[in-house]
This record gives sequence, C-alpha cells and structure tokens, in this order.
Amino acid sequence: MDKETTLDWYRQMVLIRRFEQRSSELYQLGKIGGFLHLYIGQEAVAVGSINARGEQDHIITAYRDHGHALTVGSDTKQIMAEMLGKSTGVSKGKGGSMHLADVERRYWGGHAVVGAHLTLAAGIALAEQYKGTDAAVLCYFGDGATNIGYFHESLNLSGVWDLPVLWICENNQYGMGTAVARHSSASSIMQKASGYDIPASQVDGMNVFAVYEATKKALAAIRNGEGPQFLEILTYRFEGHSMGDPLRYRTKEEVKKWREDDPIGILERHILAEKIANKDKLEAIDTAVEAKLDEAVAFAEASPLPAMEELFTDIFVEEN
Ligand SMILES: Cc1ncc(C[n+]2csc(CCOP(=O)(O)OP(=O)(O)O)c2C)c(N)n1
Ligand SMILES: [Mg+2]
Repeated sequence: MDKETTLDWYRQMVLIRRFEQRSSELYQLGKIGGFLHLYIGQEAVAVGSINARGEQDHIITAYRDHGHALTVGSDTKQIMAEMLGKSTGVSKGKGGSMHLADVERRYWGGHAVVGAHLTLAAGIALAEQYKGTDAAVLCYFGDGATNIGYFHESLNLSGVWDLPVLWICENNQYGMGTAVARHSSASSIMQKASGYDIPASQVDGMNVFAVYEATKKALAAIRNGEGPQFLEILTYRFEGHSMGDPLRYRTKEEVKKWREDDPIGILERHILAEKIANKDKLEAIDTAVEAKLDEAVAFAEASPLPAMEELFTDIFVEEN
C-alpha cells in the first residue's frame, strides 16, 4: 500500500475513534438521545472494506453504523447533527444514531431490527442484477444476527439467484451480553455460509490491510460471476453493547488482551516501523481530526430541531 493511502486510512480510523468518543460525551451530557452503539475497536473493518469497494457498490449495515457513514465520506458535520437529532442531519434529524444514510453515496443505512436489512441487501442486489450492472452490495451484520431467520432466508436466496452480495459478518464476539459460544450452535460463524454453498473465509479484523485484501478478492469473485461471497471478520467491541452496559459478562483480562490488538495501534506501529511517517506527523493528523470534530459539534449544537410539520414528511402514507 502506498504511503499516502496508508496515512489516509489511519486518519479515517482516528476520525471514527474520536467521533465515537465525542458521541459518548455528548450522550452523557444528555445531548444525544435514544440508543447509542459505539464502534470503537471495529474501525479497521469499515475502513478496510469500504476502501476496497467500487463507486458503484452499495453499503448497508445495522445500528452500529457511524463508522460506515464516516468512511463512505458523508459530511462529518451532518452526521454529528443527526446524532443530536437536528434538521441539518443526514436523515433530517429524524433517524438519529441508528439510522444514518446517504443515498448519493449508495449508503442505505443504519437499521435497528437485527438481521432485517439482509433482506434489503438481497433486494438491492437483485435490482442491480436485473439491470445488468456490475455493482455489488456490501452488507454488514453482527455475529448475533446470524441466528435470525432473515439471515438464512437472505443467504439462501442470494445463493439460488447468484446475487452480487458480499455478506460481511462483523464477529465482535458478542450479541449484547451473550458470547458467540453461548448463542451460536455453529462454532465458527463462517460455517453457516457453507450450508448455502457460499464461499467463505475468516479475516483478521484488527488489521486494516487484511480486511482490504479479503474484500477486494471477494468483490472480484462476485464481479467474475461467481455469486455471493461471505467474510467472517474477527473483531472486538471495546465498549459496551450500547451506553449504560455494565459489562458484567466479560473479564477485564479478556478486554485487555483484545485492546493490545487495537486496530489503530497496530496500524500506528506499522507506520512507525516502516518509516511511513513519524510520531509528529501522526499527532498532527490527530489534531486535525479533533479540529474537524470541534467544528462538527459546534455545527450540530447550533442547528435547529426539525420543524413540527416534518412529522408528516418522508413517510409512506398517502393523503386521501
Ligand atoms: C429482531 C430483533 N431482535 C432483538 C433485538 C434487540 N437487539 C439489539 S442488538 C442485539 C444483538 C445483536 O448482536 P450482533 O448481531 O452480534 O451485533 P453487535 O451489536 O454485536 O454489533 C439484539 C438482540 C433487535 N433489535 N431486533
Ligand atoms: Mg456482535
């Protein structure tokens, strides 16, 4: 990977990390309402895979969606405004943290019902296949989502119809407070793809380059007419499931072990060891990210709430 790209990926991962930390503070101040699911620890997944997509490809994910929105390149100010429920937000302040979207960038969000968006991913892929384009859908979901019916229906149909979907399981080891070994009968998640004859592989989700390479390869197979592909990306959520999670279900030692594999730390060590940049340069990137976030928070705070009339717009109801 060239130096410029490596540093840009570092910047993207730091942007996600700092965005999440700011969101956590704003939540504790009561400025963000509803649920808030942080992506801290999983940054290399969104950054490695989304940077491997073509502009024509679609992205869709669950409620842990801030990292994907930032990586597709949506405006940081507008994402922050959405977090605060402001009218200048990416979803006009009506979606919040779990419903970020950016149709121009083919980012279809942000879905709160576990597994339900896998059916939408299959539908988008079917539309692209019908139109005869070479676009694929990158569909992200958690380990817990692989136990729900939507997952099996969607994988099955994608196999039957050879749909251009890349199924990306972000296996962060837990579905809420339940460890994979306690919620999944199959000991390895990727085995579930074999049940539908979908080629699958396991990827180190703490290494942004490994995620990038695996995604590139899988997308090439899809574009080569080999049908849907599946990646089980092994990662870890450093924080709780959502805000206020007392984290009683895992040991401090386990968390410490995974934190030693911090994806940003791994990339930083690589950058320093390969002399791609020095410590000062990395600190300057961090400072610039913080300044960008200061601006985003100020913009979000100064923006108005949606007007009352907005209650009746953007809904699928016909007046009669
Ligand atoms: C259909 C449905 N059932 C239950 C829930 C409650 N719920 C929210 S997140 C979650 C766990 C999902 O875990 P996983 O798929 O591993 O994603 P992660 O939170 O780890 O990213 C559950 C059960 C829900 N939102 N939707
Ligand atoms: Mg999970």
